[in-house]
Amino acid sequence: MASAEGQPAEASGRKPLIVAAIPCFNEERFIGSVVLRARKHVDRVIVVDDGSTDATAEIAASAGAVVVRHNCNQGVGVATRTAIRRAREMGADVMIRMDGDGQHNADEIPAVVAPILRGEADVVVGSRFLAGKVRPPFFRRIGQRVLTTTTNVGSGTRIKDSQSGFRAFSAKALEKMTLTEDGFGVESEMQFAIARNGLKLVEVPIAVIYTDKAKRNPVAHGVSVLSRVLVLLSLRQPMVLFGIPGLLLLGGGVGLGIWVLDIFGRTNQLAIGYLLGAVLLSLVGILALFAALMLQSMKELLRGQWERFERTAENDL
Ligand SMILES: Nc1nc2c(ncn2[C@@H]2O[C@H](COP(=O)(O)OP(=O)(O)OP(=O)(O)O)[C@@H](O)[C@H]2O)c(=O)[nH]1
Ligand SMILES: [Mg+2]
Repeated sequence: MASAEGQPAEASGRKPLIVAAIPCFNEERFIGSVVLRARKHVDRVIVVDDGSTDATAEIAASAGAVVVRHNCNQGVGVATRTAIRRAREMGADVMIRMDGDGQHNADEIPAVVAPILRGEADVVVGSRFLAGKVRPPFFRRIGQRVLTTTTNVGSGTRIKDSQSGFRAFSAKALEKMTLTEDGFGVESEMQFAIARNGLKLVEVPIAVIYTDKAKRNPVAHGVSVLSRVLVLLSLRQPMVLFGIPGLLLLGGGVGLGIWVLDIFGRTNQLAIGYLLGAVLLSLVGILALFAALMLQSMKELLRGQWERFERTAENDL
């Protein structure tokens, strides 16, 4: 087993075990061909069927996948953790995670796993925005840009496509990366986990096929992922999310207050509107600074216990 031996397969001269993991929810239309195509490039395929009400599990199994079933729908993040656990049990040297709806091209698997096999990366993200291979619909591009910028700033890692589901992980990444997000926030959370564990992250260009209409409302979906990224950011980087805006608001409030005093000194008139503005800005600034300090203290308290906390959440599945 790669992680148990602690030595990459390539270095020890054995053939690396490459496993594809496909989280699925009601993908009976596509899952059969996705599994068959993936099998051409990997040793094993794991399909995590997340409480589908259609024939996804049966079709995946007859196409040759190892199927792990959740008895109810728990979310793509939970399914990703199930896949990681199963891949670890199999002793995977590389796990490549891809979508079950045929949007990812299985023939690109070798290109996505290559940096890991060469020992150049622990995590490889297949990016839709490198080399201009794909142009998602306009509104989705805007939403993806917002999510990627927020995730990059929050996590301190820089990639072009924070929401891609086509990504590969080394045995070391599978071992170290502990994830707690249940839904689609898990893609962003990985960037936080990568930074925290000092894992090497590489992006390679991929193509994604957009034929069907978006399954979810892109605005509602974007807002829900963004809110999860902001929660992650507030717990991991409270000073960035609350401290800096708090200081700016307080500075603005104090500046405005000084200006009001200056007007009063010169004209003996109290500029009530500006004074209210100054008080409001200062109050919001103080509240934000207070939130930053509280969260920072919580972060300090949790330091060291964080891994244990995440592992507990993971084991609670
Ligand atoms: N385990 C699990 N997988 C899900 C869930 N929802 C979607 N998926 C899977 O996650 C992958 C990506 O989901 P999609 O709904 O295709 O997301 P998307 O590609 O961003 O959106 P579209 O462009 O509309 O296809 C697919 O393999 C889905 O089957 C879920 O609730 N649980
Ligand atoms: Mg899709």
